[in-house]
Amino acid sequence: MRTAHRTCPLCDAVCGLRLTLDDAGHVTSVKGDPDDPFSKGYICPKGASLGHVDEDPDRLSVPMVRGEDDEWHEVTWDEAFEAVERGLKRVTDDHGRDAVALYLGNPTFHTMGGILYRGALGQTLGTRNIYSASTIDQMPKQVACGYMYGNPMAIAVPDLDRTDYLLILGANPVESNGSLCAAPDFPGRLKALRKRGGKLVVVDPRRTRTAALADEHLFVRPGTDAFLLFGIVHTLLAEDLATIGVEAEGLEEIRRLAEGFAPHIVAPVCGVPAEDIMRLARELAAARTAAVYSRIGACTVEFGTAAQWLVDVINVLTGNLDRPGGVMFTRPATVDLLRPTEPYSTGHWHSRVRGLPESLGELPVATLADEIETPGEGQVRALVAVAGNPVLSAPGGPRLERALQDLDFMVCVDPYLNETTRHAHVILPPPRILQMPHYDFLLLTVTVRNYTRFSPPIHPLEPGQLSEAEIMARLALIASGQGAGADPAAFDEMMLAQVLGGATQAPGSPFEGMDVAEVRASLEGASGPELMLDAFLKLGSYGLSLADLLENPHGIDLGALSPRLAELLCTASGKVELAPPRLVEEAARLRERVTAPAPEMVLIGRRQLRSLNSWLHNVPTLAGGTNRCTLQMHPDDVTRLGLGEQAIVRSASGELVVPVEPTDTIMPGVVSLPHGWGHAGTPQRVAAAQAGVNANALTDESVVDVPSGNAVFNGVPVTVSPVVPADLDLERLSVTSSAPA
Ligand SMILES: Nc1nc2c(c(=O)[nH]1)N[C@H]1C(S)=C(S)[C@@H](COP(=O)(O)OP(=O)(O)OC[C@H]3O[C@@H](n4cnc5c(=O)[nH]c(N)nc54)[C@H](O)[C@@H]3O)O[C@H]1N2
Ligand SMILES: Nc1nc2c(c(=O)[nH]1)N[C@H]1C(S)=C(S)[C@@H](COP(=O)(O)OP(=O)(O)OC[C@H]3O[C@@H](n4cnc5c(=O)[nH]c(N)nc54)[C@H](O)[C@@H]3O)O[C@H]1N2
Ligand code: SF4
Ligand SMILES: [Mo]
Repeated sequence: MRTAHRTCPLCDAVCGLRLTLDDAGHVTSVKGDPDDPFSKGYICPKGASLGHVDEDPDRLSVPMVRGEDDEWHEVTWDEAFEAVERGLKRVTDDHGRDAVALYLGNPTFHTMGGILYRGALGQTLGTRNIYSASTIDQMPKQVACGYMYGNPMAIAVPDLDRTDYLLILGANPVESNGSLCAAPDFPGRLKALRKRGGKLVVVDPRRTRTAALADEHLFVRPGTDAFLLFGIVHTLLAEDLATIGVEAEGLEEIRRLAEGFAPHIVAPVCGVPAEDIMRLARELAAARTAAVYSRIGACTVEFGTAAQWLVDVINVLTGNLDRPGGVMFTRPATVDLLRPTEPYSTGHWHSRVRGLPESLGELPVATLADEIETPGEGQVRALVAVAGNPVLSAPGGPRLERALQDLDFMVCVDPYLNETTRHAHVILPPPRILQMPHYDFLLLTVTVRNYTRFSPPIHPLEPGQLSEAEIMARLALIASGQGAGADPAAFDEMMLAQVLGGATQAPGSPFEGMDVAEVRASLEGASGPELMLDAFLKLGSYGLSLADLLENPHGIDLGALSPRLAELLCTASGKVELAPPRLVEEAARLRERVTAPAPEMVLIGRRQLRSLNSWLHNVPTLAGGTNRCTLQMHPDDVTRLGLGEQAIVRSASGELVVPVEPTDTIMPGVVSLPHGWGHAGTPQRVAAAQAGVNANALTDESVVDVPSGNAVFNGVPVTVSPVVPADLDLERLSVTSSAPA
């Protein structure tokens, strides 16, 4: 028996875990690490199942190649990379570099192999067709921050442990454990807020478990938060309640814009009574400190960027930006990823077919299928997909799945044969979770306290097995023309030389004026990613090193957040821009919508505590119970529409037969279906036994949030009708994500 400590890599909450392993190395128990100064022993059911996730017998352990016979064959790593080189070279030789697309899924933000090498892989591929989970998630937030602060990384988090008033819109952290706000034991922190006399208000079309914890819950019509937020802005300004504590431009412009969004005008649109909107504004202004926090439900919507902008406009107008108890910026232990390099702008290039703008070097996932299907110069003919399952997670998933089947070549870096990877020609599996070192470069830039923790691998790699970093480096070497056999360690050295070259030249850097080779020789770490982490820690604000983190296996508390807006602003004015021109245009589009008729029924999503997007459904300890793919619907709607146990849901892009779950926790006129289900044709045995349906068969990839190109998952117009026997024609209904390959 032995004990090991480790940060949970599954969601955004960065909980410290204490694992017990038997002599054979099997995990016998997973508990919260009571000595972690940040998570203090908290754990959720997913973290408690980490051993099962790690040891899932359906995970791939060796590279796979799909043969002419369509059967999967185990191959050696060298054979796999040779197949990748042949496949990619054929496409780039014949069609150029833009013919290869890259898709980077959500776990590339969590793993060291993902975060450290995703940029290098994109650069070496030299394609404009880079896509990631960002444009099906938080891009609206980043675009809003890009325009307001000149810095798309300047994402303020609610100062959860000190705030007196928290307004949450479109997030359910009691089940998601938070996002763009890393806070282990989010539920406990919300309870503590109320216990110290603070107030929690939740705005959501469902009475979620977070809403159940709150002082107040308000139903909002899906997709209309921007109207509600503008109503709050209107009240703050009309009643002279604003107290701006930072230097800001554009107040008069905001005042002018807000005139068109008086509470009595927006109330019929968003469904929140005008008196409640005015009261929220007055309460936010009167609170000693307050924070407005918003995620997926007000981000992956048609006016996502506008909503995210208005969230921070309110935080500024109430004097809460960058002050304790308000919303604040984290100071990470590593080289400061929040610091701006140049003022933000988008549209350095546009997508070929729909002309959607690039943002942060990527194009919207919502247009990937267009780029694959539409002939012409620059048509995508190959895909490199890392840690993503866009068939289940992208809007219009079944169409994208059909498009994938037309590609000349596809390679996936993924531990599973799933709905997406089964269309690949080569699958390169990363090691098991406990074989990988772990450091949350990105999540540790949005923690509600400054904090750091590193987890070395618990198990070594098998002889001949590749780390995820080595897989990524070898792909980058192939992309840069150095061949399938090139040494990944040389690639790491090149990346290190680049980092150190810059740092030795940078004025004020801890390495300024030093010799690159000398600094390189002083770095410590058991692998490329660890050496990079050591360098990044030494370049960070706290002067830490990897050795310090190894000496503190439970993590290091680096203190409460402190004001730092001035370091992060990168606007031309040097001030916060309350009314950037691009967002003023959004206000005009919003204004036009005030009188538009609302759809009778709309679809939204939801997350489930024991699920994680598309990939934890194969873990027996997490399956079953409430973790089911059902259509939640108000009982009055169920009765009115005469529905039985199942119903047909139709949207502009697809139709599904789904089990109906009547519940009065959802507002009438709204139905909710979780995403990540629809496990058709996967050899994952547990997941296949409880397949569910693909919610993204109903979402429409032709509709996006205009400034960011982000997908729209919430507020999708649908109709719901009873299942009559003639409808059960399985040929016609896409009851599964699509036909098997
Ligand atoms: N258990 C679990 N945890 C997860 C994940 C998971 O899949 N499962 N995924 C992780 C990921 S990738 C992310 S990005 C985060 C997301 O974290 P959250 O954003 O907290 O997650 P959701 O549960 O999707 O919460 C969105 C809420 O918005 C509501 N909503 C829908 N439409 C609207 C609307 O128009 N307006 C408003 N105001 N509300 C609306 C929904 O009812 C839902 O309660 O969670 C992370 N954590
Ligand atoms: N309708 C609807 N759709 C949504 C959402 C919604 O709320 N509603 N939410 C969106 C959001 S916020 C997100 S983030 C996306 C997620 O979209 P994706 O990132 O495309 O989907 P995931 O389900 O997270 O898939 C993760 C993949 O990574 C693999 N994986 C797991 N661990 C590792 C690892 O260590 N290394 C590698 N290489 N691979 C690994 C898994 O096997 C799986 O194939 O979904 C989006 N889709
Ligand atoms: S809340 Fe997230 S980080 Fe914490 S144990 Fe659960 S899955 Fe892991
Ligand atoms: Mo996400």
